[in-house]
Amino acid sequence: MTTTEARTGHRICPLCESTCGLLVELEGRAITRVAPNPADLMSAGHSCAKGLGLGRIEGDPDRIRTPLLRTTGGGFREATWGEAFAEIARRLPEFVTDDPGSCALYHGNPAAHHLDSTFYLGELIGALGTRNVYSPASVDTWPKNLAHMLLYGTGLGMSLPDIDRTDYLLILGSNPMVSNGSTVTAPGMHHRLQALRERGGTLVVVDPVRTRTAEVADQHVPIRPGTDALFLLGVLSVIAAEGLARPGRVPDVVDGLDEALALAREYTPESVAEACGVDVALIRTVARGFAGATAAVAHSRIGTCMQEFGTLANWLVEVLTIVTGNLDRPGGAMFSLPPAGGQNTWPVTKPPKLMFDRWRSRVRGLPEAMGELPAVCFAEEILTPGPGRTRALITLAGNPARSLPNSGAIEEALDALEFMVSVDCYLNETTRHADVILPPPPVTTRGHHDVTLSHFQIRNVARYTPPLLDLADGEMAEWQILLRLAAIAKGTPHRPVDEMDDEVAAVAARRAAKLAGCEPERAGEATAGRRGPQRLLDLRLRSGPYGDRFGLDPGGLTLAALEDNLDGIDYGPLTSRLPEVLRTPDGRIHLVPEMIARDLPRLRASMTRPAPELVLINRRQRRGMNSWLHNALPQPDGGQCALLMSPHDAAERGLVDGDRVAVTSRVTTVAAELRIDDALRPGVASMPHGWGHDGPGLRTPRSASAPGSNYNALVDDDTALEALTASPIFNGVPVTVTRTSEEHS
Ligand SMILES: Nc1nc2c(c(=O)[nH]1)N[C@H]1C(S)=C(S)[C@@H](COP(=O)(O)OP(=O)(O)OC[C@H]3O[C@@H](n4cnc5c(=O)[nH]c(N)nc54)[C@H](O)[C@@H]3O)O[C@H]1N2
Ligand SMILES: Nc1nc2c(c(=O)[nH]1)N[C@H]1C(S)=C(S)[C@@H](COP(=O)(O)OP(=O)(O)OC[C@H]3O[C@@H](n4cnc5c(=O)[nH]c(N)nc54)[C@H](O)[C@@H]3O)O[C@H]1N2
Ligand code: SF4
Ligand SMILES: [Mo]
Repeated sequence: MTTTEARTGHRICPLCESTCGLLVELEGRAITRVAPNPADLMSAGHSCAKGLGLGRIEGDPDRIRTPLLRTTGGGFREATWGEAFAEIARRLPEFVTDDPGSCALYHGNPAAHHLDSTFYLGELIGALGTRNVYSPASVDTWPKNLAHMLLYGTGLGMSLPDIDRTDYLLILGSNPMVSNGSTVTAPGMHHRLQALRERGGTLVVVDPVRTRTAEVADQHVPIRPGTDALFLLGVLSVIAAEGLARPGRVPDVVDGLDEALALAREYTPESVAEACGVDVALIRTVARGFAGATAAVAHSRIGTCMQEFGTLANWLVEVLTIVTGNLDRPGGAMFSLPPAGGQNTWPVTKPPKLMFDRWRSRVRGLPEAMGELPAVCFAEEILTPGPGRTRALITLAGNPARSLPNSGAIEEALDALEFMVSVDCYLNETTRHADVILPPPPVTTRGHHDVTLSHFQIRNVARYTPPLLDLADGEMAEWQILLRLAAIAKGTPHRPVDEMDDEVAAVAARRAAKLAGCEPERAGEATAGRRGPQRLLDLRLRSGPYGDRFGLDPGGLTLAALEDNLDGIDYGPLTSRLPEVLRTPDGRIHLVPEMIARDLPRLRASMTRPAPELVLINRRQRRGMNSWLHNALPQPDGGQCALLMSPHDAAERGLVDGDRVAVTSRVTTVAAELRIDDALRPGVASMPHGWGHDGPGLRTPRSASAPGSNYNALVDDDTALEALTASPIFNGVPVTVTRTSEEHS
């Protein structure tokens, strides 16, 4: 495959949940041009500045391309892979054998878009035997995962907004015009929202800020942060009082409908309006519009998760969908049928157990979810002495030093580790604390199918784009890195990776054969020509809902079929899946789970509480991806990182546009530049996250030259948490803002 001629290949963009199909032009090993693929069956020619910047992201001269080893002087030196693994083999085993919790693992956002980690991370976690596993899921999705888990039985098999067929879309706490959406894979959101309005549908956006998405909506509900649950109860109370419920449209699998409506009744619009900062009339309009639409759906995302009542808010979104009869029907909330299978396609073999609170963290006793601990435990598990303390860490594709709350404590903790390995392409705020850094190979050497995100696709399409290049000398695939680390953790550092891979594949083949209803040998032989993630993917696809069952269903889906159809294979719009999709213990939906009902008094008590004068919320930026694109794709305007505030709040504080200000929370003070913006509702200020590229030892000169302000230094990891999942409250941080200098531009 290695060639020096220019050529074009297909590549699914790995950067965000839209998973756009791209056409990548290569000259030698360099990406020279990226264009959207108009023929892609999912994205139909959509892309964005980040995907089109893939060449600059991959070609960034500041990327790490060789393993780095910490020197005694505190810097790093380049090393061979052999040296790097020898150092890991010398130091890591101590933390695996003496106490299973003493080596933690953090895997970040890009790992969720990566076949290698999808299939092999579990091997490393198993080998480490650790329960101290962390990821951004516990800061961005758990409240939604938990709500869906309680109602439908799995954390990943969520209900999705059928955007292309709905008549009424209520978006809460998401700005897909900038983020391109999350827990919904619907590339080209701009066109989809436009199409909704052109067919006479209604778009309502609930957000404290008049975002770009709110700007294209019919109605903007400028809510006070953290009050979505009250707002939704207000909407439901109108539906209850005015007899607008239509649960008869949902199959008879729901218990507790009357109970849900009864408990909403007391939250009249009049009683919640002040706390929400939303007009009574607007609450009624939304209730009547939603309930009266032929097909309506609500989509809630991180604005509703990173807040005090996240699980309640996300539960109420589903309640609203269900009582208005919009679950599992076109234009409502539907379930996808992911090509590689998943939690809600696999048969239930034993009584399903809730993947929540099966164990708790050592220091604060906070609950596990889906096999991981809340990330707010990360620093304290390292810094708090005692048996079981975390003393070593592996990070994979993550920057916890900028993405988790209380960055000061995180960096202190990273500093206190006895050993740290990072698999990452930058020497950044996190990896500067590592002892060994192992670089991933170029994205062009990876195949791509989004196993996880296809749970969120609003159309059943299967796609795969193969590697465009072989690994070059000095490059190692991430699945091989993960298996080498696992071998070291198991005390067999020299075990050949291919032998381990065969073992992983044999287990996967047995599982796939069971799903496909054939002998394991048949599955093994059918996929024997492949290795690594491709073999595991083939096993999953062929035993998945469209699979060829290893030849038993000729014409069914195989990896080879996708290789022959690089624009994808279309399986049509989402179809009804109730009741088969449910994985709850009795196969029914219990609309008022006990865990949720127990949290309602906390919400009720918040209604009479005085609101803080000013709270900080987060915004995303078009060219950013959390913390890690700032070096490769510098923002066109340094002011993008500014603290935004409404004219009213600025005037009250005697502040003017361009002022340098001090933003102070319970945790610390951060300096920022003020911009006045009437898109913000009074009482709310906004900053982007992922900035603060400062301190010693970074090898990201372009982002370090415009470091920006670190939002997460301000965020509390201790007293202010979402009560059920211990998610941090990124949105709604009480702050004070004062001028630090008289000069302003
Ligand atoms: N360009 C870009 N795209 C990205 C990313 C990026 O960093 N940059 N990150 C990716 C990732 S990892 C994710 S998870 C997704 C997230 O995608 P989205 O969920 O769309 O996230 P945001 O764009 O941050 O939108 C959240 C919105 O919630 C609002 N909000 C804040 N507090 C509240 C509240 O209490 N209630 C309500 N109703 N709204 C509130 C904010 O004002 C903001 O407009 O984006 C992904 N896409
Ligand atoms: N205040 C506040 N904080 C937030 C958020 C917010 O809205 N507000 N959003 C949260 C959300 S939604 C998320 S998902 C998290 C993100 O949290 P993280 O995932 O911890 O942070 P990222 O900035 O996405 O860091 C990605 C890392 O992966 C590396 N990387 C990129 N590509 C590869 C690859 O192919 N292989 C490997 N091995 N490494 C790679 C990058 O260099 C970078 O170090 O941040 C969260 N933090
Ligand atoms: S919208 Fe997301 S998937 Fe599409 S090109 Fe941009 S970053 Fe890539
Ligand atoms: Mo995220």
